[in-house]
Amino acid sequence: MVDGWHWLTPPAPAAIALLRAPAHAALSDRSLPEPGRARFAHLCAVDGSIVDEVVITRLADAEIEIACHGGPGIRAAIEQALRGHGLLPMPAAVGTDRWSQLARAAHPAAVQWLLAHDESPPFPALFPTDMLYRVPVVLITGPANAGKSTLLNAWCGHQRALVSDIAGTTRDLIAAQTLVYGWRLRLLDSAGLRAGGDDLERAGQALVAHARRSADLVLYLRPPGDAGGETGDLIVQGKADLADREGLRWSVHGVAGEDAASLLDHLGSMVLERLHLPITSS
Ligand SMILES: Nc1nc2c(ncn2[C@@H]2O[C@H](COP(=O)(O)OP(=O)(O)OP(=O)(O)O)[C@@H](O)[C@H]2O)c(=O)[nH]1
Ligand SMILES: [Mg+2]
Repeated sequence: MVDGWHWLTPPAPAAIALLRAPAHAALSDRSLPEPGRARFAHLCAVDGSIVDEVVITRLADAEIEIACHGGPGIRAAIEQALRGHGLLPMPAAVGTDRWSQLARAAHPAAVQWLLAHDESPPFPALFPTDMLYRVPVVLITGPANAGKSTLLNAWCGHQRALVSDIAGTTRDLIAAQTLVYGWRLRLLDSAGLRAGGDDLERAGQALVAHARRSADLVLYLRPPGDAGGETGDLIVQGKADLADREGLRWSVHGVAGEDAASLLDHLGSMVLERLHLPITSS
């Protein structure tokens, strides 16, 4: 009898997971099925306690396949129980690493990239492999009433965030996802920048400051008469119907949605360039 077991499904969270193991009778609270048959059973730890409700299929005299629940917590508990029975993990089945990469890919373009580079890692030097699995964040900031939430809504195509002419309407970070060149972007609308205010107002300002530190790109929306924004920000003239561009390359009239699509394209290519990600055709 082999002493090793291995997962047949990748480690990404899923409703069920499959593993192949030696036909070790003590794994289950019921006798193992005959070869070629399956049965419901409880998978048990070495002390007899139940770990999961599973389906056990007897593949051969000495080999079983177990279909268990697929969340990360239950998988970890099962691994521990198998160790308790003296069964050691064997290297993953052929291709599992590949499946795992594809299952975890956060972007359609990442799937495309992985399929086009079908040799397993190592990846090309300097390729930011973590970005295949992580969604870049773009913070939309600027003074209160600049039109930030209006811009987010224009990009979403529906009213994702409340808009009003009362300065300080947005207090929380409001997230929405979009797809640019096949890569997902997480857009974060935020409280308008202003000093003072009550505790809630200051909490909103603290959220923006924190989001600025962790964002991959900051879009600073300048309302007419404002001159803010930091080096490295994409500074955009807001309320373009009420102001000249004042030397800025990008402007937007959020209410009319004018220029919003081309601005999003530009923003996407800026993020991709900054993160060294390829621009794909999709
Ligand atoms: N004329 C004009 N008005 C705009 C434009 N964009 C937004 N507004 C108006 O400006 C007001 C404020 O818009 P919001 O999108 O709520 O502004 P905000 O930056 O999110 O404001 P806070 O959440 O308070 O920080 C609303 O009355 C909008 O209708 C624009 O491009 N032109
Ligand atoms: Mg707002």
